[in-house]
Amino acid sequence: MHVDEEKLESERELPQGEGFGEGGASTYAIGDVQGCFDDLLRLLEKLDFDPDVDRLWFTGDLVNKGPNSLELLRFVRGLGSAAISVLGNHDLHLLAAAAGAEEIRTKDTIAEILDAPDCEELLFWLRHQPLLHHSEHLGFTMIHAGLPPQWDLAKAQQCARELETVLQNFGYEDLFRHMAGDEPLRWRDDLDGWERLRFITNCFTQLRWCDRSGRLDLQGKRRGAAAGKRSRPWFAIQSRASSPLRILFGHWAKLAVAPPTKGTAGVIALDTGCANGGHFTAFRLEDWRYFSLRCRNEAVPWPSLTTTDPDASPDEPSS
Ligand SMILES: [Mn+2]
Repeated sequence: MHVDEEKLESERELPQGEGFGEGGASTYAIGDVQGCFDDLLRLLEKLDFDPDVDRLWFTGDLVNKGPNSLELLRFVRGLGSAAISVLGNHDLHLLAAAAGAEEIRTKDTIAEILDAPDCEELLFWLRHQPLLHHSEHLGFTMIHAGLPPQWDLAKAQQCARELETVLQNFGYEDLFRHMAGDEPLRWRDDLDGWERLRFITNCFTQLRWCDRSGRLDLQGKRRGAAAGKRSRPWFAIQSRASSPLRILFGHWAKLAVAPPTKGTAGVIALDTGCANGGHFTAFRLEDWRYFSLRCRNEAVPWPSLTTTDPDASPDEPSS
């Protein structure tokens, strides 16, 4: 399978959202927000989102690149159980920077979070978010980046829990000092220690390509479309053990892959490049409808928010 990223992006047509807000409880899966807070608010307004009834699933990378990561984190945390976000590589980068294990890069827009008076509470909340969210009832599984071909749902859930346990416990900062690097490239059940955790982290937060023998190809992004000669998108590897699932994911902004026919298994790509002048995509799980909104990336002042008060609905750290 040859993937021409740029071409696919320009050809992608998302149905526009006439009939927003049709009533009844809705669950919206939303692609990478990346600090584009005002755009998210505009989208939620159009969706007629009601935090008392509706639910939001975020594909991760809530922060960085965009203009308003701090206010976005406060907002999503304040939604409490109305929102679920899986962790992405930018979210982990924020946690690693706060732990002193990674440098803040010049293009990063996360410094305001580290300087905020509520930084500790926000990062505590962030590192208690899952790597994988699965709803048997709704029939969807959400991750940020990808799954290696060897993992079925049970294995993916087990690996997610292993990494979540590290992130949520004393000494979690050590993870960030061992996270860098591509190796190991192939999953083995007997991987252990930092190698195992690095592999799990790379899959959930970095993976785009796998080579034809099922090894991670984490350099594929740098090779762009040329990666398609040697590798395939992780979801296009033959005999992928997670193929019976309906998987919602983000991370790959220039990817457009045809969504599965309503009700069938497959992958649903939701990152449509909000922070890079693209648009937001929301997917309503109940009826498989897409909604899109072109992003402006403009800042809005925090006092203009009325949707929620972070102090009024404290979050429950997920287990
Ligand atoms: Mn990402």
